[in-house]
Amino acid sequence: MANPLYDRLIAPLDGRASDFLILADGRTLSGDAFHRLAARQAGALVAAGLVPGDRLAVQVEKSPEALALYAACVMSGVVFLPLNTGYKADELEYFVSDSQAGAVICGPGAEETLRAIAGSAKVLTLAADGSGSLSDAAAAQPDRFDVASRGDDDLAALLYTSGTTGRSKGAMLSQSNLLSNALTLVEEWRYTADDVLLHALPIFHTHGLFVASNVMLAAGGSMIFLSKFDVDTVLRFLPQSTSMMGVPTFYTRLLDDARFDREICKGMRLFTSGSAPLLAETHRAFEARTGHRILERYGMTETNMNTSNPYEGDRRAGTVGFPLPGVELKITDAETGATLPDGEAGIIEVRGPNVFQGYWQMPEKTKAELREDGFFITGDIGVIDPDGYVQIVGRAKDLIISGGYNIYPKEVELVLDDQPGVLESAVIGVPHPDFGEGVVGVLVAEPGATPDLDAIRASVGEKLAKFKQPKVLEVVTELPRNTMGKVQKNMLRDQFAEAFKTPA
Ligand code: MLC
Ligand code: AMP
Repeated sequence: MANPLYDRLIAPLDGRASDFLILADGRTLSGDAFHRLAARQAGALVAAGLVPGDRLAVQVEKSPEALALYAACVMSGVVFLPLNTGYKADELEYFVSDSQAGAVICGPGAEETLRAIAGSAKVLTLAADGSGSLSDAAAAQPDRFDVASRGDDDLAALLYTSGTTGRSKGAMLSQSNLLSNALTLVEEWRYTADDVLLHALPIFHTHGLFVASNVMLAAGGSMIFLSKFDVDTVLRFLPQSTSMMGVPTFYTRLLDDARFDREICKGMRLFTSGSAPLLAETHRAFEARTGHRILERYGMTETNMNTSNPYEGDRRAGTVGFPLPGVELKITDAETGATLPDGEAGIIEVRGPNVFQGYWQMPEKTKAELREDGFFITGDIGVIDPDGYVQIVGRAKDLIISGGYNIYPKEVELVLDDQPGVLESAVIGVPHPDFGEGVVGVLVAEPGATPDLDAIRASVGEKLAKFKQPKVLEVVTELPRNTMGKVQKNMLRDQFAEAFKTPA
């Protein structure tokens, strides 16, 4: 029975005696132990009533058991739906109900909240230390599992990505979307079974889950699997690693530490960066300090990776390199959709085996962003230089990227607009020394009212994940608008450009 993702990524772990995961406390998990763990979890998912195609919503701390759940979903044909651990009850309710998840796995602290939200979906728990009702159920299962048969186009994962209207959309990713990209990246970035990846990214997004974990599974390498990015721990494990993947904040934080030098990077062969723009000055400072040129690549939830700087050849600062093999990329006019000549800035569109199947139960949105001929309209503005390198020069979508996390201003504005004393709001991103961009909320008071900013912060804190919350709130008398009545966010970005001159 075929199951391409299982066959290529997970099956090779079966019987593998060497380490697959190395943890910060020194514990290790062999490939075989991981495979058995995932098999038992897969048994527990089936025992919980899940069948192939059902969605499993997962909001848990990073751990080997959490990664094994992804493998368990692949084995059982269940669609993996990972959720940011920062999401609050209101946010979770939407994801669970929109996806009609058959079951939810959450941390023990969130069990009560999720039971209230989950409706008929089963709720099981998984703590950071691997304990919980999921593991209890898995312990009763055999460590072999009869792997479900899946085809190339069957869904493997549903990843929610925020939308410009404030409503998140579930990107449907098939087996072959994920597998094709993983195999391409292994090749392009020269990963082998000898590689040890320093894995400090969260595993609920494309970067940490598919780019990092799928690539290492496909290469047969191992991962130093850290629960989160922390400079001290990363410095401790760098000498044992051959590669690291990060968001730009990882690299600026490392550069801020004098212990990060050429010597500590001696065994490294590759640092990659993505999810947010890497400043050319960071690229240069990194090379000067370590002798390594960071390899920047460009991707997104809907498409996995689209472009990459070359492994061999010139990795150019300020560019995201060339389209990956099998990926077509063109620059188009935002109004007409016509392809623009190289050198002109326009919307980046991509087509290839990596491009998703559409948005979950949103045919209209799918139609608006995914052309019938297969090109996906990314909403990023790019230009192709004379040597073929792609540069991202802006975004047509109103989006803030903070420390690699996406924030759609509309979603935050909807919450701010609801606050007592607030007439309207505009949410913008301005330069932040640590996160690249930081969120600023600009408020206009109702006539005669004085909004209570502390009360607003507290209320927003209950409704939105921390990373989406404005780090600064400003009150203005009115929002700048153009003649069409549209808020001119550029003017606000200029006005509040210095909001984070010192780290907030
Ligand atoms: C944490 N905070 C953030 C934040 N992360 N605020 C804004 N933006 C972020 N990204 C909050 C914290 O809650 C805290 O609030 C304060 O900011 C400082 O916290 P910290 O201790 O410094 O946070 P830390 O845990 O170190 O997290 C920072 C980080 C993390 C950069 C390590 O955000 C991270 O791992 N980012 C990676 C995101 C990622 O994987 N993106 C991939 C998306 S996939 P307070 O007030 O309590 O102090 C994708 C496709 C592609 O985009 O191409 O890859
Ligand atoms: P997400 O929806 O979280 O997957 O984020 C995808 C978005 O991140 C893209 O549409 C880009 O705007 C941005 N992005 C990813 N990689 C890069 C990069 N290397 N440089 C600039 N922006 C990037």
